[in-house]
Amino acid sequence: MTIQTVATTPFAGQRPGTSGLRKKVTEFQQPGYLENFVESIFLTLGEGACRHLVVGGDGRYFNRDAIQTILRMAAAHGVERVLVGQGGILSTPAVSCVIRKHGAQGGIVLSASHNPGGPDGDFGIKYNIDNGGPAPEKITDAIFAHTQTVTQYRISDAPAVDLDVLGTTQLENMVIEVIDPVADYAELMKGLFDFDAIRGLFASGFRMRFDAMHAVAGPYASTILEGILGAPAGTVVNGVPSEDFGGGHPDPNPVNAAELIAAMAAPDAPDFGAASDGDGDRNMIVGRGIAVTPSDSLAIIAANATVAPGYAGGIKGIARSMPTSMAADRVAEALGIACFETPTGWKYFGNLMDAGLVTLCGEESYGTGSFHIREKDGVWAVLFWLNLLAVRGQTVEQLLAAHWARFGRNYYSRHDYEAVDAGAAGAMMDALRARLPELAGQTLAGHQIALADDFAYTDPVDGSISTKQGIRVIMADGSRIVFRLSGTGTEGATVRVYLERYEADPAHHNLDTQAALQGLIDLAESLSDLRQRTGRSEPTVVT
Ligand code: VG1
Ligand code: CO
Repeated sequence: MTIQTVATTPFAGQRPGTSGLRKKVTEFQQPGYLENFVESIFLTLGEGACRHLVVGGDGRYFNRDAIQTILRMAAAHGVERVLVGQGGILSTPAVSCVIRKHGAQGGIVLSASHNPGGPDGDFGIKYNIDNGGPAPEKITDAIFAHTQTVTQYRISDAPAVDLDVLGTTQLENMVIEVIDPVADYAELMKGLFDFDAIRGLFASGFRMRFDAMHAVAGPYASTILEGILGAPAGTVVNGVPSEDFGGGHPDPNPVNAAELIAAMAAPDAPDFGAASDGDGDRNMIVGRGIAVTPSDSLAIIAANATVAPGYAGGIKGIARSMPTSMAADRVAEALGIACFETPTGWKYFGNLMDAGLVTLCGEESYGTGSFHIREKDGVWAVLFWLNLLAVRGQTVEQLLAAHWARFGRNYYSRHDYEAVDAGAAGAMMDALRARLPELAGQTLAGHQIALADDFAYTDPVDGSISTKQGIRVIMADGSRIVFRLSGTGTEGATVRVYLERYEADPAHHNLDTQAALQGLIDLAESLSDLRQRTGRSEPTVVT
């Protein structure tokens, strides 16, 4: 076994997006493509800086191949010890947990999250730092810079490592420990939630359906819900991770998890439904006949945090991404704590949690989490809801109605226009940007615009500035329209339009969401000419 130095030339377009580098599998399969990116990670970290690494992924097609390459490269870059999930499996929250628990210097996560997998699907890679969270922009920028100049990479020519057998092996001078992907994570959950109360809930006949969407949360949910908490066998469905997610689109929203929504609307519906995404960091919470919006879920978790032992002392603050509804802001105000508004992507929450400024974080894109790790966490959110249901003895529907009655309801929807022409999408954003200065103060179609800007964020901890994070148009009554281009897509551009309207009056809390937002939907179109510019008559996905 020797360490080889292989000459290479840069690939264009290896800039990490909202959550790492995501491309078609076929792009990753080009000789040197993955190697260049991994070399750029090691170049960014500096020689010998990373001695202890965690590696794992969501089990999608190319996961095992990529891990073998990464291990052989890690051995060539002075890494001394690597923890790898058995079978190459680690959910994104589990990577974060394992980095923190074992004091690793970082981790490499292989996932394209909610994007479809398989030979024609997507793949992704991202680097997480020693706090367990996604690398901040200054690191991802440096990685990208290296990808543009990389001339060689180093790799061992050792044979493939057996990832299926638990235990320790050696590759060159590097020790590889193949670990149980679930054990550390399950241990962490046990310390946060009232497992006895949840066990009691299941013992009382409470029925649940957890749809793992053939993705990585399956083993976590099966072990914790059915194994530890005594939920009946069959509670977890689609629970075995498959390389192409059973041909599906593992995004836990009412459109892609339609099977769960249907089961929860059936006459014999279980009491509680939940789903998670490709890499297990997203979640959807569903009651009988109603899905909880992620923004409401964050607000409800915040308002009830003290039911869970891990949060019994109260929460310090909340952070939400800018497009996420302002439901959590109202809870923060009632609790007398701060609510931070960050750009989209979990990497912006890390500093706030490290500094002890926030306990809970959330995004409208079915992402919720807390300071227990530095990633969003699907199974965590589901366990919080189970803990809440067990303690309160109310249904999801009752909890939602009670929350709205107390705080008001933020009607919320996101309209995605996927795979549109990137030029047309960019031109639309530019045209909107050009109109921003004249919008504030105008009344358009009955909506009085109070503020219109391109969101910029100054990190309160390290002072770093992120600009052009989404165009927001805020009305005098607090209603909002946000326009953003996705940073996780792999085909053309995806335009996201986020719509929000606040309704205080409980008599108006049961409207159809799209109907409640119709005025804003029309205004968004007239402001942007989105449909005409992209040639689309309607959104691809409405959530
Ligand atoms: C999307 C979501 C964002 C989320 C990101 C990663 O990004 O909108 O809220 O943090 O995906 O989630 P974008 O740039 O496409 O809007 V995941 O579950 O892919 O790690
Ligand atoms: Co994800």
